[in-house]
Amino acid sequence: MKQSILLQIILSGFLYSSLVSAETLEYEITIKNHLFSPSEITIESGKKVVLMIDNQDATAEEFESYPLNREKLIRGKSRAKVFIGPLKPGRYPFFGEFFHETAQGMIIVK
Ligand SMILES: [Cu+2]
Repeated sequence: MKQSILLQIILSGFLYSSLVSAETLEYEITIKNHLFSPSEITIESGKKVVLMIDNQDATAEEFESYPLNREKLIRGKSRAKVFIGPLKPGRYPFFGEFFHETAQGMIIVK
């Protein structure tokens, strides 16, 4: 009896951790020459997503999006995570605040 309860706890722990990792999808965005690449990312509605932003420029950039309500400083030659979602279908523009004339992007939620 005690053993089966312990087994259930262990199994539910495994299930939980695999669900968490399966639920948060990761997308990599590179910043180079003040451009986002890819500049468009399509994600599924209702899903949690982490944007792993790799700034390869020597200068800092700030990921900014009004519709996503996100603002994140990424230092030069470093990486930062931006968590978004779950989101409704639509288009969510973002930009780099320090070089916004070139650094433009779009999250498309389907
Ligand atoms: Cu800002």
